[in-house]
Amino acid sequence: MQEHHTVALTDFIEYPPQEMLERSVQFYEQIKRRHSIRQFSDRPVDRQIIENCIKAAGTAPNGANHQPWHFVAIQSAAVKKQVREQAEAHEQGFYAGRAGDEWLTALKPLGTDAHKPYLENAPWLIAIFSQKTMGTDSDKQQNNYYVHESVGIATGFLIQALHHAGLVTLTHTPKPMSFLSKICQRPDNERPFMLLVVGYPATNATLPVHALNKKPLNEILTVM
Ligand code: IYR
Repeated sequence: MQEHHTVALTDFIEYPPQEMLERSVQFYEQIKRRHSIRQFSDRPVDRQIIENCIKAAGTAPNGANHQPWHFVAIQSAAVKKQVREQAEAHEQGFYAGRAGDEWLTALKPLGTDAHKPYLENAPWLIAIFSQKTMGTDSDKQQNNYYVHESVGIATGFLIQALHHAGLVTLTHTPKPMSFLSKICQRPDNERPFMLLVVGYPATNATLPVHALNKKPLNEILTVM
């Protein structure tokens, strides 16, 4: 067992209250410009930007600091084609009825369907995997904790980092997603968590009006 050692906190920055207030507004103004985009340009994006954003995701809080995540950044046209073909095959079943009427009705205002050209024409797909255990070797089979919470927070960091860098994303969760483990050749202790589509928006990109409807603060906040 590891000992509990400490170091001084030296990178905390305290802002004067007025500046804090301004920063909180500025962050909100920036993050509310994040939208899920479904029309992507094929313009390339430098790998270094993707790597920096994944470094940011890797700083997320997580269970026991086991960092139970792995990111596969895909720019290969051949791999993206495979992902598209298999995702679309699953989505066809989903939209043809597997989803059920209630779910399909809920998706109507978003205008989604089984056609996913962006899985091929966006410059990057990032497949995010969660790790149930530290690894597959006998000495790495210790459990991970709060895996979904941890990977969900890291994914949130990643989406924010990409938005901050000036890119757009789509969170895509084809069901089932196990085909991603095969395509990305991930080990048995990992499960696909989400697929992020990353790039520039197409010049004629649109947003569903429905997606702009955000719940007001008094609906999402209770102060006690
Ligand atoms: N995965 C499908 C369906 C879908 C489900 C939800 I919940 C959405 O918010 C959007 C789409 C698809 O990507 O089309």
